Amino acid sequence: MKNPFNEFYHVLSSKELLDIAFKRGMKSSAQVSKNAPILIKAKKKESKRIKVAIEELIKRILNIIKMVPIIDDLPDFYRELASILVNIDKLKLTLGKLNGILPILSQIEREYIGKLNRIEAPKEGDQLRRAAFGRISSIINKQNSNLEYLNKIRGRLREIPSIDYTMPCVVIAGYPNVGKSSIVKNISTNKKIEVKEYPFTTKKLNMGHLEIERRFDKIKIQCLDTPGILDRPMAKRNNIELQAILALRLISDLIIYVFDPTPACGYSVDSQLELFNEINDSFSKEGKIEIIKVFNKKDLASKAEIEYLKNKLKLSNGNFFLTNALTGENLEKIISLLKHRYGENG
Ligand SMILES: Nc1nc2c(ncn2[C@@H]2O[C@H](COP(=O)(O)OP(=O)(O)OP(=O)(O)O)[C@@H](O)[C@H]2O)c(=O)[nH]1
Ligand SMILES: [Mg+2]
Repeated sequence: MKNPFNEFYHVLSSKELLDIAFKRGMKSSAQVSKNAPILIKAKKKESKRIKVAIEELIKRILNIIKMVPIIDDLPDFYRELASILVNIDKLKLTLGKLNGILPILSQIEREYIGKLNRIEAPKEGDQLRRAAFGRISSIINKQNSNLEYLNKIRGRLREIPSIDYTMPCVVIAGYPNVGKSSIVKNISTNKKIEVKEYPFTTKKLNMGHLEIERRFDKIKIQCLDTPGILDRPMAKRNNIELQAILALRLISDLIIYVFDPTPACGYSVDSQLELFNEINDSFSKEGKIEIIKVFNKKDLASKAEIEYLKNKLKLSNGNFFLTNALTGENLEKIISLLKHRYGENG
């Protein structure tokens, strides 16, 4: 599934729209017999110019309206992020205003074609066409701020990363330097990690894929490494950032929380525990998201360090993974959990 905003293309300014429409209008040629009187030729020529220009504008404005996704109909994750990024009521109003000028344009067309039918000298035809283009320009120019607004929100909406919500998505969380990226790299079948933007955060998302063969098909588990997102206490986030982060709950039902039981990552185990509790509270509130615990840097961690963490989390031996992301030791256990969860028997 593609990002619903992929087909929200650049929106032209009113000037660009008018240039295109008038150019097409002026290039058009009316079907009129060579022997027809000049007056008839003038009527037909100018009527055609107005008609073509207006048709072009209506077509282009309808296309703009059609390519803007209907936010209310989007899947949860996109809808939630889009409504943080964009004022949905303002968007609806803007589209309504654009839509509102379509009958006015048609009305101008009828009006001027009627007038052209009644002219008595060829030069009146040219004057009327100029007058019609003037009216059209003023109507379209009044929409320029609406067109600019659409372009502005287009930029924002396209920051939403395309995440295939038909496939499972596992989110990797934990303090910086604990080994999140190393784990994602190691468990991904596809070694090419995709980098995506995430709105309101400065860093990028890294997405790995773990392919799982099932009896009749293959599925890809998306592994989302979230530097800068789930690696800091939530209290330090502003409200909007927080909402954007919490939107991740809508695409994932499993979080892998990575601990570094040693001081190597530069953050104390207690702060790592605090963040774990915060994520646990805010993400598994509705009980739909499971968090699995990984103690990484097995090679560096002492027995006492592991015990300390285990006790703090009240874990027994089977309830966490002790891994070395550099050698891949025990990562196969995580892969097998994922296979079991999302594969044939999952
Ligand atoms: N000794 C040892 N080093 C590890 C292990 N896992 C990761 N490292 C090292 O720890 C450092 C941080 O690893 P990353 O995978 O970049 O950690 P990260 O959590 O993605 O860090 P950020 O992207 O900054 O949040 C790197 O130098 C890794 O080589 C491990 O199991 N053992
Ligand atoms: Mg990383």
